[in-house]
Amino acid sequence: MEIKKFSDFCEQVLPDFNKFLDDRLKSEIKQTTLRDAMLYSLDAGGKRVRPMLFLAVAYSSGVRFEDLSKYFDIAGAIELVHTYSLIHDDLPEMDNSDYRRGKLSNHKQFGVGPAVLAGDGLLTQAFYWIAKSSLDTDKRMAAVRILSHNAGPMGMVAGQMTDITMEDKLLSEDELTTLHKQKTADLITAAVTTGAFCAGHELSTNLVQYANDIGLAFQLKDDLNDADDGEDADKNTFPNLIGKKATEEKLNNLVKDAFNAVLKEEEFDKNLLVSFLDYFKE
Ligand code: GRG
Repeated sequence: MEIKKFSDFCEQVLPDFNKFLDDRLKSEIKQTTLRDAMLYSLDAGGKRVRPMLFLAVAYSSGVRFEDLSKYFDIAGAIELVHTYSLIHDDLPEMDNSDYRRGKLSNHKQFGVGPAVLAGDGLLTQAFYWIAKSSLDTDKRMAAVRILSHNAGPMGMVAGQMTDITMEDKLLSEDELTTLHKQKTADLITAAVTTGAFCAGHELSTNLVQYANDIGLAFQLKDDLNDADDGEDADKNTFPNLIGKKATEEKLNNLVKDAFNAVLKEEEFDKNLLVSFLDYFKE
């Protein structure tokens, strides 16, 4: 395995992957307002954590670097689903955010109707990309199954529903963990597990454990960052429920557990996934 650091991996893959996303949507979407609104959020400076994790797992499972572009449709589908979720999350009837990644949110730029449709378009296009991928049928089916299971009403959509309907209630630690697991961790878990499936690597409980741990850790880090910025004071977050220090401890424990889990993974190069854990130290 030549590339050992997650940041180096991203640096080498991202230019081609970003071009792929742009070219593909530009060639497929003919309705210009829809295309502009979809591309606006897809190109708004997201970190691409989920597709890079998917590709890193495929690479760590033995896919050659020069073959990674065959996996771009599925990596892209994961990013399309993530982008749709952010557009819809920002809507006035959801989190009501005017800004995302330092730019106007999609509905502030294009209006609520177009933003809803841009999200709808990204979500459905994701499954078109998976169906059109050149990977074997069983791999494409696994990608559809895992992504729809984790991003839909059994995962992310359920978490979002709890979030918007329980806003005024104080959640218990268990309820909050379930909410975060569904809303944030399930899509990250999907990126990791789909990467293993698509690369023909047998999925183990260790890799699932790693994925779940980093998924929850991702939300805790985001909550801690927001707490530092003085945001989310009245929301159901771990820093509000158990305090900042206990949240930091919980985050550190999740990162340690993820590290121990991935080290147990057999016939798999661990370097990239261990190196990804640096994300939580920044
Ligand atoms: C609308 C069905 C539906 C779901 C929305 C993703 C989501 C569910 C809500 C976002 C709430 C939020 C900010 C959660 C914290 C963790 C998170 C998902 C952060 C954003 O992901 P990043 O940091 O974003 O990967 P970038 O901008 O880099 O793509």
